[in-house]
Amino acid sequence: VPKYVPLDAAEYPRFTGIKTFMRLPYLDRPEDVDFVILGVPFDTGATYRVGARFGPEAIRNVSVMLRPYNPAQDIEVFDHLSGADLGDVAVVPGYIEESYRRIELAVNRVLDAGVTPVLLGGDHSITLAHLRAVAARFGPPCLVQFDSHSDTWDQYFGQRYTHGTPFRRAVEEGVVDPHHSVQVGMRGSLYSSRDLREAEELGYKVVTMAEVRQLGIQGTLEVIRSRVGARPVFISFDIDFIDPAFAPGTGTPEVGGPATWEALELVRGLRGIRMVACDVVEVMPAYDGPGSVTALAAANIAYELITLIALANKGGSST
Ligand SMILES: [Mn+2]
Repeated sequence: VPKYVPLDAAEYPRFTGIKTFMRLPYLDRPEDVDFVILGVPFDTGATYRVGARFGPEAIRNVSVMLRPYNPAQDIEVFDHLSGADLGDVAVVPGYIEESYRRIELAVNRVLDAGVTPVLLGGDHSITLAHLRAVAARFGPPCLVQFDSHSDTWDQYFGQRYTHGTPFRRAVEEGVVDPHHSVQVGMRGSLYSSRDLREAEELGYKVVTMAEVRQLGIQGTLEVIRSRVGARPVFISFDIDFIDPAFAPGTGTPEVGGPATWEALELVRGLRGIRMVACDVVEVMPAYDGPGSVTALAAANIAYELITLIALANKGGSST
């Protein structure tokens, strides 16, 4: 029987209590759980707007709306899972390498306990530290990146560590397997005609938003599945993957993206893959729309990612 589950909203009204993700218990160590939520409120890797340091808090606030049965996947998520909110990593604003060290330590602690980390950013620079920890445990994972940018630029302002460079650094450091990785949703203006070609030269498969439109959701899922196979997968979901009409609260929005429901369907369609870690990044509440619509989308994406872990547990326990 799962030990740590969300509060029952039929007994405790959703607006009561301290705002952990989905009203899960707050724990200070990853014990007796299958997954943990870990906030990473670091945003000084951003090249344009800042404010994603308040992303974890905003996502937790609206996540109280989430309910334990997922009808799209027909699963009682917490019949198969124990989960907790571990709070936030004590990052150091403005000091990216020290923050990376602290993120790695926090994620190592989770992985050493055999627990799946679900990180809430923070800007996309945090994913490099997350990947370092995951690669140290599983070997370089396949990356499935939902994003409007490939984040494989070499540097900004002469700096190698920013939210526009993590997936180039990850290849250089050998903490990702680019040849079985896929980046989905790229669109918008670029610095040069070479930008996306360089991502492909690093080894990534790039599926642009125009290609997603042509392939459709099922076709896109087939590309992702055939790319990763049965290998360990790291899912990184940048909220700017979703069209800014639905998710305006982000640092570098790009028009012409998918609706929220299409993004949810893409994550749901990954059931059966071997996800070992995931993150949802770039939520910036200061730029969010009415009803915290961006944070709400992010909370639901995180819920679908957690559901993938529940589905894997369910399959594994043959119940
Ligand atoms: Mn990104």
